[in-house]
Amino acid sequence: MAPPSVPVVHSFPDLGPMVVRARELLPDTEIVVLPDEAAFAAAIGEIEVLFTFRPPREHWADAGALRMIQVPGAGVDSILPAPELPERVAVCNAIGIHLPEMAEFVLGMVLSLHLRVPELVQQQQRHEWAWQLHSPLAGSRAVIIGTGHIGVGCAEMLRGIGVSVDGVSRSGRPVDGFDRVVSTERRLDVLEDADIVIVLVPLTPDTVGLVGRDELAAVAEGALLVDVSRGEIVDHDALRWSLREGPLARAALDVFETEPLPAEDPIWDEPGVLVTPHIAALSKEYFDRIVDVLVDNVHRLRSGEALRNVVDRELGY
Ligand code: OXD
Repeated sequence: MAPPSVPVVHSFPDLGPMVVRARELLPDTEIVVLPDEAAFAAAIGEIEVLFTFRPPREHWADAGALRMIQVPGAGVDSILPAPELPERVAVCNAIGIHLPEMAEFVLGMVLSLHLRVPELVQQQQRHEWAWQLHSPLAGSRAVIIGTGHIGVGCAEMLRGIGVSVDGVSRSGRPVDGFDRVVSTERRLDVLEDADIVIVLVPLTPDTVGLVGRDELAAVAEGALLVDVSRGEIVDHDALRWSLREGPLARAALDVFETEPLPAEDPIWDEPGVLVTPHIAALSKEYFDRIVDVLVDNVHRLRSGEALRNVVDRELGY
């Protein structure tokens, strides 16, 4: 049998420094940048390996040579579901490389909300000297929705400051580092009176709106919420209701249904909300690790080995 050929890698769009590093680490592989959608559509028939985060979805039926899509991140919701994408195409994500950045970010957001850092900054801008009391976080209880690799890292950080941590996952199976894990259907059991809610679950048709009015009514008075997963998982109408009339005190949102967050979105100005531009994992080291996953998978493809981080297309992660 002929050995698998050296695949050409197409990047869509130009992933900048990641493409530069991929070229350094794969000197014998051609790496072609497709700068825009027209170039993507023109090339789709010959693409073997696609390195992309948000490709146009309407061309999959023409992707006759495609063998692998490597996404530079954890979520593959920009690709799946894709019934027209040929079955042979492996969709690979970059799960397993988000620590420590994401756990540090989550801890930073929890502490910023708890200590009211945004209000302190506003106070400073007004040259106002006023005390704000805060009770210790130690002894409070967090719920992490999503108990995968990143959830485990966040649980460890939170336990490090004396917060106990429960989890919610699809199966509800016990996971080391969590006091208790319940299934998604039983999420209210742990969300009841939770002081901190961290949203980390992948976006799939089953997780849209998973954190809605019931969930945001159940949490403890003064609770904090951090979403670093996808905007669609938290119902923003319910979030605004809970912040204004319900028990939620403050929220840090790093992800939104539409990104960049449109200037007219009311969430920008919602009191108690800290908006950040989808940066929870971002670091130079994280970008380097993404390229390492791509390079490893190109080598595997070439030698006929099983690929790394192939997502289950049915489950969507
Ligand atoms: C993502 C990531 O999928 O940053 O958003 O990994």
